[in-house]
Amino acid sequence: MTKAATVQTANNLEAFFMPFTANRQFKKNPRLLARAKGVHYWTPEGRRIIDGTAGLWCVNAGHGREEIKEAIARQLDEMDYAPSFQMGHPKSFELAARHAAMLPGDLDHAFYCNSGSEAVDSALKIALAYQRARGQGTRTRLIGRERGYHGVGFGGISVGGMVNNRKQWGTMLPGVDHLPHTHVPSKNAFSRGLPEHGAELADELERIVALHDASTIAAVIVEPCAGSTGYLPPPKGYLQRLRQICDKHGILLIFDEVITGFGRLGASFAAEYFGVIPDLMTVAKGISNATVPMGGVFVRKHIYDGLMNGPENVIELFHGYTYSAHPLACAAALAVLDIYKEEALFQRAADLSKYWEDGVHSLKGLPGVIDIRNLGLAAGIDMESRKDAPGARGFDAFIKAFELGLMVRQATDTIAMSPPLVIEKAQIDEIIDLAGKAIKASA
Ligand code: PXG
Ligand code: PLP
Repeated sequence: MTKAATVQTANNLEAFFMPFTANRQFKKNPRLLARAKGVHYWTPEGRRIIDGTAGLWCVNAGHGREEIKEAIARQLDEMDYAPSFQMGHPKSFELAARHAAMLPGDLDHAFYCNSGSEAVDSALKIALAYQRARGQGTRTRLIGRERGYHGVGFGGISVGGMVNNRKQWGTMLPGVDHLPHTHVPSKNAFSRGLPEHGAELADELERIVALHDASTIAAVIVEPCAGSTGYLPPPKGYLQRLRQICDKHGILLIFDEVITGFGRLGASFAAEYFGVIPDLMTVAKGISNATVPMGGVFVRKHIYDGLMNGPENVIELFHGYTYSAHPLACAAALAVLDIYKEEALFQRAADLSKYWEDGVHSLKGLPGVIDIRNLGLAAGIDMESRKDAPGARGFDAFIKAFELGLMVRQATDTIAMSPPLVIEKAQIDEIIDLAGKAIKASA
C-alpha cells in the first residue's frame, strides 16, 4: 500500500500523536466524544456523558452556546485575522478594557496569547523585563512551588512542580527554586473549603530569600488553588502571607489563574475571592469558554508603567504571538463576558458551592477514600493507591465513570471534578451518584 492509503484508512487512529495520553492503550480502546451541548457530551454511538469537568476545567458557561457561536461567525465574516504587532483591531482594545474593568485592584492591563502555557511563559518574561526596567536586573530567579502546574512551556515546567512533567527535559531554566506544596493530609484531611493548617508554609519563602538573597529573585508564581495536581485549596491565610513576604523583599507575585479565573471559585478571580492582588495574573480556559484558544496575562499598573520607558519609537516588550488577540478569540471572549454577566454565573457558582461541598463530602467513607477537598465548584477526591501501582486505581475509577456516563479527571489516584457553572442541583446529584459508583467499583 502507498503511504497515503495506509495512513488514511478509515478509523485509523495511528496518525494523531495524542497529548498527555497513553497513546497505545487509548488506540486499542478509544474513548471518543462527538457532540456536546449544555453540561453533556455524546459519544459517536449516542451515549450521553455528563461533563463533570467542564471539558478540561474550561467550558465554564456550558457547551454549545449560541451567543458565542454567532459572535465568532460574525467576526469571521467581518475580518478573519489581523496582526497585533504594530497594528491593532478594535475588539482587542474593547476586550482589554472590559477585562480591566472587572479585575480587582489596579490590574489594569491585558496581554493576550493562545493558551495557559503561553500565558505563564509570557508572565515570567514580563516579570523579568520589569525587574530589569526598574534597575533590578540581578533579579533573575523564578520561584515556583512543588506540585504546581503552569503548563508545558520550558518556563512553565521549570517553575512547575509535577515530576512527570519535568523529568524528561533535563535542566530546564536555571536559577529556579520551589516552595513546598501545601497538601498536609495528616492535619487537614476532609477539610471543607480552606484547610486550617499550613499558612506557615508561606514562610518557606523567607528561607529561600535567606539562601539566594532577595536581590536575585524576580518573582514567585503559584496557583491560588492548585488544580492539576488534584485540587489543593490554599491553607487559611497562606496567600496573604505570601503577598506580605513578596512585598517585603520586592519580589513580584504571579497568580496562575488559568483554572481559578472566570468564576470557578464563585468570584471573578481567586484574587477577588481571597482579597489578595498579585502583580501579574495568568488566565486561559474560561476566558473564551474554550471555543477559540485564548490566554492572557493581566498586569498591575506599576508593571505596565514600569515598562513604558525609553524612546517612544522603541518596542517596550520584545514578545508576542502571531495570534495574540486573534480577532475570533476576542469576539468569543467578549460574548463570553456577556454571558457571565447576564446569567450572573460567578454568583451562581458561589450559590451552588455549599450544595456541591455537601455532595462531594458525602463520598467520605467509601472504600479507600482518604481525603476530599473542595472550594467553589471544584473538588479533589484522593483514593488510597494500590500497592506498587500508583495511578492504577485512579485510572480504573476514571474508566468506570466514563462507562457509567460521567467525565472526571484523574491525577494519579485522585479524581478531580469541576462542572460547568451552569450545572443544576439535580445534575450535581447525578455527578455525585456516578462518581460514588465509580469509586466503589475501582476499590
Ligand atoms: N496553568 C494552570 C494553573 C493550568 O491549570 C495551564 C497553566 C496551561 O494551560 P494550557 O492552556 O496551556 O493547557 C493550566 C492547564 C487537568 C488539566 O487535568 C489541567 C490543565 C490542562 C490540562 C489538564 O487538571 N491546566
Ligand atoms: N517559528 C517560525 C519559523 C515563525 O516564523 C514563527 C512566527 O512568525 C514562530 C515559530 C512563532 O509562531 P507564533 O507566533 O504563532 O507563536
